[in-house]
Amino acid sequence: MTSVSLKPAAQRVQAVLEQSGAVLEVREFPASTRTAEEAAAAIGCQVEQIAKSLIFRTKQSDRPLLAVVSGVNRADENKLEALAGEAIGKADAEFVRARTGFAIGGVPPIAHREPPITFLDSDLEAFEEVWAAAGTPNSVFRLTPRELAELTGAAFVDLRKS
Ligand code: 5CA
Repeated sequence: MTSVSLKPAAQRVQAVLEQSGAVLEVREFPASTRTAEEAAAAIGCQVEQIAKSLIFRTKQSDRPLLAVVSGVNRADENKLEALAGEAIGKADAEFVRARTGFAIGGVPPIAHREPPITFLDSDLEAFEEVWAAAGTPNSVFRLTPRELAELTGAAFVDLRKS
């Protein structure tokens, strides 16, 4: 059931989770979950288990590209360009908000205003459960890597910067 106590952005994520049929629950923490490190500390999990949602901007098609990356990793833009088949650039805060509907620090991997081109970091597959942002800088939800793939419709690939 949708919790009325969640902030509107977190409610949007919870609503999409419910529509998908997944039994996954957005959790709000009193402490910040704005960064992967803060989220891991608040949750009590490994930073590696935090699924960061990083937004890039495709240069030709001007679309949002979402890389869901393990908390300790960086996305390799060259690998993402090869996967996307076009050049990409960094997204600024305004682009992120306009295209995803969420502010940096709370961008979830789902429920975006505009469906992004999405790739998942294969390092996340090593974990039984991972945690992703749920729309605000103090909300997250726990899911399995398989659920992450199902909800995003995306594949696990090698996208880590080494
Ligand atoms: N809630 C946490 C854990 S899930 C979270 O959202 N972490 S995050 O890493 O996915 O989001 C922060 C990311 O936003 C940073 O890694 C960085 O890629 C991006 N970011 C931070 N500041 C800016 C900025 N000024 N412009 C564009 N992107 C930024």
